Amino acid sequence: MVFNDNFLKACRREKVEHIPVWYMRQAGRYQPEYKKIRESYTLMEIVHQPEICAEVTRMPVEELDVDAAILFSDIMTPIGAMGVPFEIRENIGPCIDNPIRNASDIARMKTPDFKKELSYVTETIQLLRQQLSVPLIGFCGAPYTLASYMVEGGPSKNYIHTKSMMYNNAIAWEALMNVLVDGMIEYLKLQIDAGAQALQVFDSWVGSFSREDYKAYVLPYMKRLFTSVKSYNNRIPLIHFGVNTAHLLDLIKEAGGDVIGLDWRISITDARNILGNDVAIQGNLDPTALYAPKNQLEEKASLILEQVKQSGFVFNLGHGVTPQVQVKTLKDLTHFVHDFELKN
Ligand code: 1CP
Repeated sequence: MVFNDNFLKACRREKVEHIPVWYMRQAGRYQPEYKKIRESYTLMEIVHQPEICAEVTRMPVEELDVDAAILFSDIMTPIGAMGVPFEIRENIGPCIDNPIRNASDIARMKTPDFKKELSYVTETIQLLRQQLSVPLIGFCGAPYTLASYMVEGGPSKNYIHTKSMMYNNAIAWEALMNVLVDGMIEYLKLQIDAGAQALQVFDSWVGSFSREDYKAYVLPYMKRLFTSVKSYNNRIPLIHFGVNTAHLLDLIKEAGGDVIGLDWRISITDARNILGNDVAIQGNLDPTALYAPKNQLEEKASLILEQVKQSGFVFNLGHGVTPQVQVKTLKDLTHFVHDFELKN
């Protein structure tokens, strides 16, 4: 089994044989095999069973020829162990019946012994490392994105409860963000110890912040998260991803990450101008482009690839794969990117 390390090389801005590709939410409802497994198990039941979880993680790698696997899990997985019960509801997402709204709710949260409580995560990662011939990406939710589910009680449009706490109760906000940072540091370390070869931090909903508010309410916590994981292990590439973050990119870079994940609202050239040359970039095809005719889809992918002028690029979507996408569309796209001639 020849190990394909193009993804790790791109994260480290080293020369690659081809531009590596993976897709956010590459394991999911667009796959008939995944839907079949979901008839028998809930998402969290899959996550708790290492053999099945490893199989679901491997499925897209085998089916799409992508250059990395991402552990099948959800950003909420560690939150239950931190004392906040949640449920992933069909067609909605993570829901919390007793949302976190004040200091006493936060005081009940803890940083548990993740190694004990999440032994199934360790086992799944160890299994996958024996099975995979591409790198395995571990991940966690960023403190703000996690807080948004925990305070709102579920997915939200404008995060009113979360931002009310943030603006009105500085002590509670600091306590909540800090307990989440502590928890995510331990959770990422657990994934490193188990064998994860790169880690992505999903700050999916941070794009709702102004620059001023990001600096005041998010940046210090993200800095602590990235600095701490880097000092634990400086060889594991860290990917920092958010949606709708074009106006925040310099601050996101300042927060940390070897690779910055972009959505499709900014061009690679503009992002490079903001970010400079000392980080890698991941992105950034509009996920709805997968519904365009093949020639248009390839044009859109080419437009991205033509802007890649140096090492340090990972091809991905700007956000997750949506359920109606055809498997063949993604597989053909992977091959299209792999065959694209490198400029360097
Ligand atoms: O039951 C199902 O199959 C429902 C869909 C689903 C899936 C496939 C959910 C519910 N979570 C997942 C798995 C998942 N979640 C992965 C799998 C690995 C892969 O990419 O293949 C990952 C990385 C996540 C991470 C995640 N969960 C994020 C960050 C990424 C992103 O999309 O921005 C977020 C925001 C969540 C919350 C979540 N979980 C599920 C849903 C539907 C949502 C979004 C809800 C919302 O709109 O707020």
